[in-house]
Amino acid sequence: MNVRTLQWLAAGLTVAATAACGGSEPKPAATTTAAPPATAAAKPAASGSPRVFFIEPTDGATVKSPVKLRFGIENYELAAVPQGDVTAARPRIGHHHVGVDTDCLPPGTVIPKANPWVHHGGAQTVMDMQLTPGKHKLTLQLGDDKHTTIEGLCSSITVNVTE
Ligand SMILES: [Cu+2]
Repeated sequence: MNVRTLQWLAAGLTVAATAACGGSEPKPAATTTAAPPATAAAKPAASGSPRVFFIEPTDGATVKSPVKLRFGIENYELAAVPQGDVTAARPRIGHHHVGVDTDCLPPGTVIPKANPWVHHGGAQTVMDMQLTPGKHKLTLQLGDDKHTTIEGLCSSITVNVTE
């Protein structure tokens, strides 16, 4: 686990900060814009601006299979898809999807329930993924209860998988 990454994410990411075992102090002022660290690497999340992102791995990381993935979400609600027939998507609620070696889908697209997409309809925020050695693009995309993509709620990273 990359504690340093978690620390710079912690400013706007209370949940992940809490999950980081040891070392991270709760910051009561997390919702206000505390002065970001001097490193400009972390784009300070505009408060109220929803986004999804990989907590693990970090962009450009060298990793081994199975690769542990952890998904982050901010300013949007994460929830499992309701049981039974879903006739309408609840507003401002979604679940994560991971796409391998694929780009973000345009807003309003129904995410296929097939390769290269994995749905996390139970509101899961972690998974172990088998990846072949080499470079892979990982895309994290939020979908609503109807698995439809939402404007701005997608991000991609690249990882290098070694044997
Ligand atoms: Cu889905």
